Amino acid sequence: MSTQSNQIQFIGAYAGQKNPGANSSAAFALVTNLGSEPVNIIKWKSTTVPMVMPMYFGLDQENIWRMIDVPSKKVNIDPGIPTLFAPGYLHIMLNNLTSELPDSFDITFTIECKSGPVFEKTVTFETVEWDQLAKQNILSKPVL
Ligand SMILES: [Cu+2]
Repeated sequence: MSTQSNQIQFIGAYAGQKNPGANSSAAFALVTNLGSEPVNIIKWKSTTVPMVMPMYFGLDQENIWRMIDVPSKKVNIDPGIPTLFAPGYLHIMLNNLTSELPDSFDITFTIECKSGPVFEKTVTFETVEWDQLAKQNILSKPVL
């Protein structure tokens, strides 16, 4: 049986408010797959944010920590292995921002099951100030 939309859960979805003068920010969540087959998030879009894409924070060729593209633009979510989008790790980049983020906004993910079916899932992200990020312990939220 292929995975259903309600089997992919985004827990504690939130985003950091855009800093003054910045044109990008980032969003985070813990993603779990309650289905029985791997899925890939293959498209990222929002009517609020001009460009949504996955990136991770890692060491480049010169051994300097920086944000690095996910070249495939795909993120794999395996059953039983929660995928964490968190500050300093894999995150959802919000680019080309021209104004502050609203208190909450939606991102629609296109999710492709290993067996073929594709569905969309829209997730609401709550916006917080950056100094609240450290207090937002998304791991403490219930993981289903
Ligand atoms: Cu980034």
